[in-house]
Amino acid sequence: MNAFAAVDLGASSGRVMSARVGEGVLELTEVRRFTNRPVRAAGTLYWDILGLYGNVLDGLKAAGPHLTSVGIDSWAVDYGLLDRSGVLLGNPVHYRDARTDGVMERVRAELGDDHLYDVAGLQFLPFNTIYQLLAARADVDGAQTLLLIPDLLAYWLTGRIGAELTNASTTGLLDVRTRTWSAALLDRLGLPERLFPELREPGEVIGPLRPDVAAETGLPGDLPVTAVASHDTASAVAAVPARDERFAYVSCGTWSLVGVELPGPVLSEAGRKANFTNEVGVDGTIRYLRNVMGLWLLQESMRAWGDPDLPALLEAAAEVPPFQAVVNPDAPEFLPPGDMPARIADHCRATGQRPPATQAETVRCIMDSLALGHRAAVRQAMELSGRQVDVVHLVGGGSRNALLCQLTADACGLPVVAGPVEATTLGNVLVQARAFGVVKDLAEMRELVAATQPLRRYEPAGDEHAWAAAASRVGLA
Ligand code: LFR
Repeated sequence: MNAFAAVDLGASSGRVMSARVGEGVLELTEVRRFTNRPVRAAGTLYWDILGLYGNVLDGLKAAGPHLTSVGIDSWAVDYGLLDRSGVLLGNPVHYRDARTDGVMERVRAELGDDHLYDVAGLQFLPFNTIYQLLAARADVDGAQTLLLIPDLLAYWLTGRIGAELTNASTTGLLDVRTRTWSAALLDRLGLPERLFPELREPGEVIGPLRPDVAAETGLPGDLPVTAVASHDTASAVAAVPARDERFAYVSCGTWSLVGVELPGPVLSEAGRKANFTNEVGVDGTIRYLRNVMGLWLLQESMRAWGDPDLPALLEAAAEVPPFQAVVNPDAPEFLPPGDMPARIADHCRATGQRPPATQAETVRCIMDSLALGHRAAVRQAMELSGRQVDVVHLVGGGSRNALLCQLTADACGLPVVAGPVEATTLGNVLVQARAFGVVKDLAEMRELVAATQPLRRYEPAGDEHAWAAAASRVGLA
């Protein structure tokens, strides 16, 4: 039986898992879990990249020594810059940092939405790599190489430089038709081509461990690091236990990524105006989706409240009557870190609603609002792509949240199949397993997930009129 190690870094926690994969077998063991705590220093919000890497090394040491390969995925868009000798220049900045304020608006006005979208097919999010780079142009001038977070960790493990394709597609600088860096766009923006390394496909072996890494971790020096779908959402969607193509997905964690899987990009004006994105997945698939603010709204509220007992709070929220107050979860004021309950209350007041009065009411407001966000994105994904959908697969940490799963089924008027919780890690592992001949293709990967992982089905039981009315209250109809 083959054993694979998966490093999966999310916005609030990271983990190293080991997995046994074989005929009818897909078993994950958590080797190490650690918090990912952003740090603000001199006004800038950073990722603690060396702390994360230290945890990755400790996790790999604990996962070894009998591994076939190692794969790394993380959140998208963020990067480190290297100098000519390969040394990291400065600490990677968090995508929620304010340095990009106003940059996207400027670039859109200068280059035009239609041009940007026609090349990259990417939704307009203020933190896309393209806008971060323009906000940090001075750093760029002194840099030789840009590595997205998983590529940076892979570089530290192996010494090999490259850019994995699925994550590269979130930068805003990849041509989504040719799947190469857009020389035209780089030229227009005055960004040097030298920064952007050669692209690698998920499933390509990156290289063996550096000798010093092997020595430090006690792992064999010939252990390969394999490129997976290194954008966490690409990995999660690869592990959706769908039986055919008639599905939508909600990859639900800090973000809810909501859409359908297509054989190629949709670059229509209607899709651009609805801010739908075309992100690259495994085997040339496209994730046609929109970012919904996701459980960030809950996570930031919990932080503001000093982390009370979540299961008890969700139980209380389930007892609160629906739609007392709802917000548009994607309102830009919810994006940065800070007092979330206060911002939700302000949003309610500004839209003529009584703000939630208790923690349970705030949580209910968040759950109803997220379900409304899921509903709008599922419906638009179907309309804009023409894809018929029979079921919504809700994967990731949010699949544990029974209230959110039921509300999503009710809001969408479709059954929700919830799970697996660890979809991202499973997708990471399965792309490695395929690279080493253990599974055949995407369909077989998904069959193995469906056959081995606990899933729970929620039937829709909502009142469509009530959902439609709530949706129009927040402009999500
Ligand atoms: C999810 C995710 C989203 C991306 C956001 C920022 O973890 O990767 O797909 O839009 O984080 O990178």
